[in-house]
Amino acid sequence: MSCPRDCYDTCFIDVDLDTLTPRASSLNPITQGFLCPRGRGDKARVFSKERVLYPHVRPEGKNSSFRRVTWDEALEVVAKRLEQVIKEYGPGSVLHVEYAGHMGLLTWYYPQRLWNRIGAARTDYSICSKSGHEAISLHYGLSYGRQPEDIAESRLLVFWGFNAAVSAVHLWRLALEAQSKGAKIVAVDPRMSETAKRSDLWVQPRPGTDVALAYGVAREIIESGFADLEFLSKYTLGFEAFREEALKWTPERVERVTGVRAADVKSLAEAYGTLKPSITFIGFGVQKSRNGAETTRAVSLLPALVGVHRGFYYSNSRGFYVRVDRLTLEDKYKPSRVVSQVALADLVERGEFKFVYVYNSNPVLTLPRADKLVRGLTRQDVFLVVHETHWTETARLADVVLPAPTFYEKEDVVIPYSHSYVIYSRRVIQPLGESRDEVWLTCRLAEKLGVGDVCADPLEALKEALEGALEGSFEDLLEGKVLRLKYRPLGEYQTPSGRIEFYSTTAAERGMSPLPVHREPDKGFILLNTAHSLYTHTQFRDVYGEIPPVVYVNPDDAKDMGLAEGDTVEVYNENGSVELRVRITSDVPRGVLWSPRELVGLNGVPQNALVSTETQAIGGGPVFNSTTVSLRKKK
Ligand SMILES: Nc1nc2c(c(=O)[nH]1)N[C@H]1C(S)=C(S)[C@@H](COP(=O)(O)OP(=O)(O)OC[C@H]3O[C@@H](n4cnc5c(=O)[nH]c(N)nc54)[C@H](O)[C@@H]3O)O[C@H]1N2
Ligand SMILES: Nc1nc2c(c(=O)[nH]1)N[C@H]1C(S)=C(S)[C@@H](COP(=O)(O)OP(=O)(O)OC[C@H]3O[C@@H](n4cnc5c(=O)[nH]c(N)nc54)[C@H](O)[C@@H]3O)O[C@H]1N2
Ligand code: SF4
Ligand SMILES: [Mo]
Repeated sequence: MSCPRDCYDTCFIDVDLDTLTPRASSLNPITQGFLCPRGRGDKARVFSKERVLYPHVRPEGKNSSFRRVTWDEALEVVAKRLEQVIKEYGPGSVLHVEYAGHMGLLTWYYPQRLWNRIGAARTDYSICSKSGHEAISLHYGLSYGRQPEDIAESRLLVFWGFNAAVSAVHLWRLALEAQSKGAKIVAVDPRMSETAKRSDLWVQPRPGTDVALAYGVAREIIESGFADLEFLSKYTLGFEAFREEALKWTPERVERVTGVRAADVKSLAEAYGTLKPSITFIGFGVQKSRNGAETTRAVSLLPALVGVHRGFYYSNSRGFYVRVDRLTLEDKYKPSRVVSQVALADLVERGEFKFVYVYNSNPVLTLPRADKLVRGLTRQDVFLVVHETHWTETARLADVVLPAPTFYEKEDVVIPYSHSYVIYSRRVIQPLGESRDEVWLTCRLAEKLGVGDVCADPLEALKEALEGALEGSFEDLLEGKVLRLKYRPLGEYQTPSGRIEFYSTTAAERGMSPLPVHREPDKGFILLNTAHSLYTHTQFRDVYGEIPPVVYVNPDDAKDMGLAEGDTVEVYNENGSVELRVRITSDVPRGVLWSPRELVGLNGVPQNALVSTETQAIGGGPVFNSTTVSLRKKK
């Protein structure tokens, strides 16, 4: 089986058929050996008492309690309401919201055949990595980079705003193996992250100042004669313009803006210049801030300076040839509207949608301004349907809840975003309760709505999506062979000039700055919020308990505010107030706070009530890590 969770690693998993205990499969060279705590917790999550096992509706309307019904009754209710909403308000008032709860092609994409067929609205998938993808694309054409196999040969591994020790444990294991053979690991992170703790060099910029730091490092590379002029003239465009900007970033200016000492800038530049080849890992975390996309652009250009083709890793999904549009039928039917996922709470609160269908996602805890989203989804004129494996906060608000099987209970193909190995993921048990998978549900609903023509056989649909994408045949995959996905060439650049564009002509054409731009970050306490090793977003609370409702505070800041370890504080801003317990640590610098992401405060208010629905100019991404807050001790 493939682990289907949104994760850099996409492990292959063997399940003991007697005990149903999961183990790391040896069939995947990148992920063999061990599972992370979530993988190890899978059996408990599959058989959790939080599972949704039967369809539920609220027969007396919004505020009444749920009643268990048959699938046919539930589908009747859903279809009737859907038809009514389309007739009265048009298909643009029907919205489907999903993300990567299960990354399988069938689970994630197949349902969209129905929604596209009827012309419903969809979101722009901007919540996670989109801004970074678009940022890198401005300079490289597509955003794919180095593969995990390249780690072993690398002499320098830079983790820039990427806490791989927690968020990508198998990539991190490869990095540590390379380190034990002499490679140098650098972490660029405002806090002493788990990754920084094991690094040879920790560079500590203030949050949101990485563009300045990258220019400073670029200047040092150029001034020290480390730039690969031959590579630059052969494969790149606009280096002169970039150089001119970089030269303005003297060590003094960089230190003033970023807080990073000249010696560290020099060490990093020297590492780039002398330790080759290198890979610069750019985290999703670092691009989820107001300066996130700009940071991603700036950092991605550093390896090009020293002559490495695509010497970065961000996410390799765009290096594969999988045709998702054939699964979603978006090649034939277009959604009537594409709306911001990051700013969804604003639209839903205003009542722009009358029918909302959620699967593979728990938006009530994971999207910005969770409070507004709840107000919107509970409006009398909004009908919410949720297809879920577990009773999430979103499911609990729904008018209809439909039970979904987990990856133990269904078949699928999961496309990774770091390595390129795929396997046909087979079920190990029958669906629990009356849970029914996404393909079955999509087809039954489509038939009821009179658009049964979207119901392709799932294997045929998969085959079409994977045509030309595999090194090997689809039949090999079905037989259980491990195949690799074909990968685009590293030295190919899909920019207008066919080169790495330091000066992005695409950006210029769109009226954006052709070069990465530094903007001063906001003043005040910045609440960084990042992944926790026990949870995948809001999943596994049924296995490991609540996400710790804590905030880490620097000792000097704590002293100034009269805070002691274990105190309860209100962490608040103009959007809301979340009560958390204080943990004092010098792992965070002054002015920076840290909390595990997507937690719920002691007062029941989710962290995301604090996060604004502001979107980034490039790619429309979120600004989670630009959340400014104040602290007040709870009396
Ligand atoms: N504060 C803060 N918030 C953030 C972020 C942050 O950094 N800070 N990061 C954002 C990012 S990067 C992301 S990717 C999003 C993630 O946001 P979500 O996708 O909402 O994250 P999850 O909580 O993992 O929700 C996935 C849901 O899918 C369900 N699921 C799992 N398998 C299946 C299946 O087979 N079928 C169906 N129907 N459902 C299934 C799970 O039970 C779970 O409830 O969160 C964002 N939210
Ligand atoms: N255990 C676990 N692993 C996961 C997930 C999970 O939920 N749990 N989710 C997966 C998903 S969907 C995602 S998006 C990824 C996220 O994985 P990562 O990309 O590693 O993101 P974060 O966990 O947010 O950590 C990013 C790091 O960037 C640092 N950072 C924040 N702001 C700045 C800044 O301005 N400059 C610099 N230089 N650094 C900064 C933070 O301190 C943090 O250490 O993880 C994936 N893997
Ligand atoms: S969550 Fe990630 S590291 Fe954990 S088992 Fe799944 S793919 Fe592997
Ligand atoms: Mo994400």
